[in-house]
Amino acid sequence: MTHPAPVYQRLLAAHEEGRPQLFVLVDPDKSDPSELPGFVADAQEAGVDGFLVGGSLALLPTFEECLRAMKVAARVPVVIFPGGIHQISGEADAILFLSIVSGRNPDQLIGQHVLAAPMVRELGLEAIATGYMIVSSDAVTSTEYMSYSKPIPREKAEIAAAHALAAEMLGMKTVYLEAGSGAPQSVPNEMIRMVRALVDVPVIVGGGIRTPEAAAEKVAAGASVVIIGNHFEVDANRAQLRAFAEAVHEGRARGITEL
Ligand code: 1GP
Repeated sequence: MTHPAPVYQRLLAAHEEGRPQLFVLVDPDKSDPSELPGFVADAQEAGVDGFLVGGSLALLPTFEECLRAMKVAARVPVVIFPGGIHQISGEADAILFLSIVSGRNPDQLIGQHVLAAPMVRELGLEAIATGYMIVSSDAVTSTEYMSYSKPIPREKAEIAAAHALAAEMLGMKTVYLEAGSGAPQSVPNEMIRMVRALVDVPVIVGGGIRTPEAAAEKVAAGASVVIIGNHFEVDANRAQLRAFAEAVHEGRARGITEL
């Protein structure tokens, strides 16, 4: 039986056609659902290609409310980036079915997935199998702490590349290099380059990216999708949405003097 996978097909087409994508991560714990339709509309207008929704914690019971609010305005995919099986909902277009391949915690490699799979199927949610790799930065990030998963040392690009290759060989549809939300340092460009050189699947990169220049560097190194979370949680930074979108789409930042 074949299952349609419209969100993944869209991602793959962009990857294969060399159209890098900017996705914005929305943390339901830090969002007011009543403001999300406006934010989504503005972000799309600025050129944002999609949204992730989720986080390591879900302290507020507003996850589904946020998804519904975003879907009111969304013309681009709204994809769950689950912090756990409590973040599964049929209101989204797809879910990143994340296996934390950088760690050796069986629960994060397969255990949670066994619990989630019947629910994802029942909801008819598109699951995008993702080899998720946590990359060390100078701080212990929520992702690392919450998942009991040891990160890949940031100077060990070849270790990340071998993990990415294994994930692809295992049939995963994308690999995600994660420095952690709010990480002091983003994923090293050299690591992205090495991963991209070895795998054919789209490479997603996120964590600690705060300027269009940094976003453009990730694309130039080989990222197919760049994720920005924290930076756009600050209202004043939202005026930079277009600059980020252009930097990602062109793989270079231009005309930016002050950030
Ligand atoms: C997505 O966790 C990241 O991979 C988002 O990181 O919040 O630092 O942009 P930031």
